[in-house]
Amino acid sequence: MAGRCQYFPIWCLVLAVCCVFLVRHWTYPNARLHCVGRVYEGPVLVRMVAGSHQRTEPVFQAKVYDGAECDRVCTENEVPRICYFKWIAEHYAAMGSACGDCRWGNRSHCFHPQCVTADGMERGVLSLNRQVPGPTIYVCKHDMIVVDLKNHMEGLESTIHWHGIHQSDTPWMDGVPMITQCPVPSSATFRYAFNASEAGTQFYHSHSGHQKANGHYGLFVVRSPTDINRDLYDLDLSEHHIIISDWTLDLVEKFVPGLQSSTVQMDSILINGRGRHYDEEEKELQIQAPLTVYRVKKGLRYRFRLISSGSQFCPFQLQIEKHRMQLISTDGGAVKPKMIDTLISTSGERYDFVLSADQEPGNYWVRVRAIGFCNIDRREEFAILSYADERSVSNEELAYPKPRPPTWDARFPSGTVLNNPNATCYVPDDDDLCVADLEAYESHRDDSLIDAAPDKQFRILFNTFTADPNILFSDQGYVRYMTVVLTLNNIGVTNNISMVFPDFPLLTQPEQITGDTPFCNETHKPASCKPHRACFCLHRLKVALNDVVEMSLIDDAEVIRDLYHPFHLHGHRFIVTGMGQLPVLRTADEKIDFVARRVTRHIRTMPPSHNPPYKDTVSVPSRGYTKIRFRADNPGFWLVHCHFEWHLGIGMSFVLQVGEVEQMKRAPDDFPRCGSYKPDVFSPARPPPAL
Ligand SMILES: *[C@@H]1O[C@H](CO)[C@@H](O)[C@H](O)[C@H]1NC(C)=O
Ligand SMILES: *[C@@H]1O[C@H](CO)[C@@H](O)[C@H](O)[C@H]1NC(C)=O
Ligand SMILES: *[C@@H]1O[C@H](CO)[C@@H](O)[C@H](O)[C@H]1NC(C)=O
Ligand SMILES: *[C@@H]1O[C@H](CO)[C@@H](O)[C@H](O)[C@H]1NC(C)=O
Ligand SMILES: *[C@@H]1O[C@H](CO)[C@@H](O)[C@H](O)[C@H]1NC(C)=O
Ligand SMILES: [Cu+2]
Repeated sequence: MAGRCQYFPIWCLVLAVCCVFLVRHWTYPNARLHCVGRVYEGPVLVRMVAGSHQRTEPVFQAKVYDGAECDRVCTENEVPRICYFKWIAEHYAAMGSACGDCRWGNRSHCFHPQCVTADGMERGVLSLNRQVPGPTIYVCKHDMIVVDLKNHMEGLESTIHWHGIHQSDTPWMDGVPMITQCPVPSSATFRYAFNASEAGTQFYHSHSGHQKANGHYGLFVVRSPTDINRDLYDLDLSEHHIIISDWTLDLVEKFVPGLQSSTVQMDSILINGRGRHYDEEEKELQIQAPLTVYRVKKGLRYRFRLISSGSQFCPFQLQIEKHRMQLISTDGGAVKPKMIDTLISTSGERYDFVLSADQEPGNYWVRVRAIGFCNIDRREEFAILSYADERSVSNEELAYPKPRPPTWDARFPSGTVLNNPNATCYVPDDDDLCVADLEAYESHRDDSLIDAAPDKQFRILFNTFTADPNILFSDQGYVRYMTVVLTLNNIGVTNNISMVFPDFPLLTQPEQITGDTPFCNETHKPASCKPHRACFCLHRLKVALNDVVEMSLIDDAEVIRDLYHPFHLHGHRFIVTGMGQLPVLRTADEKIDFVARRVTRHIRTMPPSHNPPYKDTVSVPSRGYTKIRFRADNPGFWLVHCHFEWHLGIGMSFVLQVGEVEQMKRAPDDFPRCGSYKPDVFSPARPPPAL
């Protein structure tokens, strides 16, 4: 009798465990990740992804899939998926050991899945899952994206910004260090989890340091089942993407603050991480690295997705030999289709076009060159568009084209050009199209935004100016600057304020904001700032929730230098209502006056019914202006900045505060925290502990 009873507690325990297991299983029958293991199961995952206190609907009806399985044809009314990705950020090498004998000419080694060939030159890089660009994400609209970012980079912090996603449910997932989150320290894992609520060709990249320029960027596509231009193409294949980036022979940190003996410059262009370095001095082309190959079949129409992922100062120009491009979308927003022959884009922009494979079957050059400021460098890169069948010619063979590409001077006809930097906008029937000339293609024209009197109007004059070395290299000189060449040192400003980031993230630790004290703006500068001098502080512009905001971005440079600054607004999309060059005006006030008064929307020839295009990144003509408008309907702290790596780095950014802190969604209670540590060691010592 006694013997049987002593097992009673054990049976109870077994029963209790079974009950817990069954209840949990019934509650979350599907939230289970077969291939990744226990730690990501239902409740844990759901708690992580459903962090918002405001969320009412449960997310756990969605099934968890391995990220790659989310690349599919999207249909209406399907249950959204949870798409799980695991990324490891590492210091890695291009043409490193993983590439085996690639550098000695064994081509099959160049295609090893962990071999990063880049432009064929060995160098240190930052990789995600040992790839540059990082892994691509393809999901359907309203899927939940979950990315576990594991930081394996010794001594480096990390964040990923999801460029194009507004994060309205989860603003703490925007990936801007010290604005929306603490950067992820080395050794830690941060789980990005957010709803893919904005369809289109999006883009992810690191927002920490200059990691984007060293390899932390990639393609991120949110397909929509209801694309208004769907009839124009037969296929939307994942392989038909064009990620253009510039590349250097070494890690880019040498440019910040920089060297006297060398100026910032690109050494190569990469298309989907592939290119071939051309050595100007030796007149030698690096031929070991493969190029990117696109396959098409005669008679079909393909959707191509382009990301302009540059870090340096130059726009990219794309042409495809003997093929026109039918532009259908930019920055995720559909536009009325336009035929173009030359597509020019600046960093952060995305463009989608349809390519009809209607030429003689053969191989054609896809041609990308860096223009503007970079024209003198004569850098261009090629990919191959091939009509050949996979069974007759291998990718490996096509990736090493036998004919030499055309020389820089053997130009393709430019035809209709999108974004010609020197174009005059709003001139119908000329060969130039500006972004502002495009028309949004949505069933609804948002008259209440387009034609409304704005609630807030801002003029943002941006510039770089040369620092006075007597101040820069003194005790007052600890500010962010960059050496352009020799003793020419530049600092970036918007409205004469060079951005200083706070020492805690504004969005997730708002209790540390004491009223307006940490902030400054053009009219409220700290006492230490002298008039007519650049000021270094936390530049913030505040608007009320749901304000209609108009911003005039004005390039305040004294001379036209072929620099076209791309501005990116986080958390929103905007319409472009004006764009052009300024006449020669002397003072900032004259420029503001010109843009405010003379540039009204229908100034030239646009019909009043013109539906301006939606963008989230837009280029400002050299010494010109771009006017944008948006409804500030996403409460939070959102960065607005020049998308050139170095300009963001030297202070050309500011924070847009939308709504009061109380109106913003709160991050989960266990969200990582960070900040300065300055305990009071100066007050009278406490009595020593009794012995
Ligand atoms: C390349 O390497 C493989 C082994 O990895 C070897 O079988 C092949 O013969 C090599 N090819 C050349 C051209 O050396
Ligand atoms: C994403 O948001 C949409 C709209 O709020 C919602 O219908 C959908 O279920 C969400 N997706 C997931 C996976 O929760
Ligand atoms: C644009 O105009 C400037 C100044 O007139 C000139 O220096 C530059 O070469 C032009 N750029 C292009 C791409 O035509
Ligand atoms: C902005 O700063 C520059 C350089 O410090 C100065 O020359 C200029 O007068 C300032 N402008 C204003 C409006 O304060
Ligand atoms: C400028 O700063 C002051 C003080 O912080 C603030 O009251 C004002 O709203 C700010 N202006 C804008 C446009 O954000
Ligand atoms: Cu800039």
